[in-house]
Amino acid sequence: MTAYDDQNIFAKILRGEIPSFKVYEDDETLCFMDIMPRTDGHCLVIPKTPCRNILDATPAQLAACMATVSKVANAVKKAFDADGITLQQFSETAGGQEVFHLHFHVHPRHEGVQMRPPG
Ligand code: IU
Repeated sequence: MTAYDDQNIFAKILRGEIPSFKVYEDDETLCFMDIMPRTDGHCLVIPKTPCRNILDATPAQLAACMATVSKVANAVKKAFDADGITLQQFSETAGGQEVFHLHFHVHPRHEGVQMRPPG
């Protein structure tokens, strides 16, 4: 297992070294808007404690993240008048991960509307 690097961008957001547009926060998790949204309302849910990805997440971290995902999914579905939600999680480079702090992508989705390509 690769070690957690506390210089990753989401660790810096958690420490307040880099600004973010916060959507929701509690003692264990933070949700903020993705800086390069692939859907309108695309946001990210992260644990506040160090965790590289799904491969080293503890049950407590996962439970906290899923509780926040559930709240945020309902909130953004309503806010963006969406028809559904897509939840994504990428782990390690081979799995598509680019930022190495566990995060869940929450996407409001509308019938017939494709996600925008990355970048
Ligand atoms: P990943 O492939 O699941 O690791 O995606 C990382 C996401 O983090 C991606 O959607 C980026 O747009 C997003 N992001 C961000 O929100 N703020 C940043 O400063 C950076 C990346 I760098």
